[in-house]
Amino acid sequence: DIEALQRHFDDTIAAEHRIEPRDWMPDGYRRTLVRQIAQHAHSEIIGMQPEGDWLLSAPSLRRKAILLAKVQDEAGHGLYLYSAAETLGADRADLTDKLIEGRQKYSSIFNYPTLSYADVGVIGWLVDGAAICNQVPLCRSSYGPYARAMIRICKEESFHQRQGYELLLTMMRGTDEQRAMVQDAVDRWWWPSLMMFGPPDAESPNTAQSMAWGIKRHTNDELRQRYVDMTVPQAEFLGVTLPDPELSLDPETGRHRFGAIDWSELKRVISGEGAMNRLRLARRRAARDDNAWVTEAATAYAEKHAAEKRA
Ligand code: FAQ
Repeated sequence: DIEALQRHFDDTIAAEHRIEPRDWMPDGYRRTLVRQIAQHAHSEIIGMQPEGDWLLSAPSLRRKAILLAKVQDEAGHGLYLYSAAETLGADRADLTDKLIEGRQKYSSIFNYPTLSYADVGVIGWLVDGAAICNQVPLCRSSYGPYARAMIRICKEESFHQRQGYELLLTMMRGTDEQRAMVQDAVDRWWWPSLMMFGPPDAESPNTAQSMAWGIKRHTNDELRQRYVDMTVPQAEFLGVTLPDPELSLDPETGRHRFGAIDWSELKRVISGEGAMNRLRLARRRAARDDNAWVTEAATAYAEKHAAEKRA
C-alpha cells in the first residue's frame, strides 16, 4: 500500500541511502529530478555554443585541440545526463523539444557572448569553477543515477577549470593588450557567474523541498558564498581585479563580503531576454531539424537489425 511505500522511501532518504530507478518514489520527487537533470543536460548542450564559437579561430593548434576536447566533453555530459533523466521515464527527444519550445530552462550563463579569446579562459576558470562548486555536493544526491553521473562529470569539469586558468596565466604573462583582454573578460563574466547559483534563498521556491529530499545538499546562497571564497585568492594570484568594490574579507568569519547582485538581470536572462537567448535556441532548433535524417536513418537501421535477429 502507498503508505508503506512512502515510509520506505522516507526511511531510505533519512538513512542517506540511494533511491534507484526501480524504487517507488513520490511523483513530486520524480518531477523535480526530471526538471533539474533535464535543465542540467540542456545547459551542457547549449553550453557548447559560446566556446564553440572560438574553435575556428583558436590562436594555435594546441589551443584548438584543447578547446575541441572540452566542447566534446560537454556534449558527453549532456548525453550522460539525458540518460539519467531517461531512468526516470523521461524521453530524450521530448526533453529537447521542450527546451527548443522554451518550456524547459538552461543555465542563464550561456546567454552571454564570447567577445574575445580570453573569454574561453574565463569560462573555464569562472563558469566551470562555479559549476564544480555547485556539482561536487550533487555527487551525494539521493538519486543514484544522478549522483553517479556527477562523479565523472565533476572530474572532467575540474580538468576544464584548470585548462581555463592555465590559459589565463599564459595570457597574463603576455603583452599589456593580452592582460587587458583578460581583465575585460573577467569584468563581463564575474557577476553572471554569481547568478549561476540561482536566486537568493529567500526567493528560491524549490530549495527547501529539494534539500528535504536530499536532491540538493546546500542552498543557493551557501554555494555562492563558497564560490566567492574559493575564487578571490585565485584572482589575486592571477593578477586580475574582480569588478566589485565591496568585495572584502570579513576577518571574524574568514568569509568574503560582496556587493549586491542585480537580480533583475537574472530574471531578464532566464525569461529569454539575454543577449544570446534567441541565437542559442535557433541553433539548437536548426541542429535538431537539419539532422533529423540521421536520427531517422539510425532508427530504421536499428529496427531492421532487431527484425533480423527475431527472424
Ligand atoms: N539559470 O528554486 P530555484 C554547466 C531557475 S553548469 C537558469 O533556486 P533550483 C557546465 C530554476 O530552474 C550549469 N534558470 O531552483 C558547463 C527554477 O525554475 P523552474 C548547469 C535558473 O532548481 C560549464 C527557478 O529559477 N548546472 O552547464 C538559474 O532549486 C562550462 C527558481 O530557482 C546545473 O544545472 C540559472 N542560473 O536551483 C558547460 C546544476 N537559477 O525550473 C559548458 C544542477 C535558477 O522552477 C561550459 N542544478 N533557475 O521553472 C542545480 O543545482 C539547481 O537546479 C540550481 C537552481 C541551483 C541551478
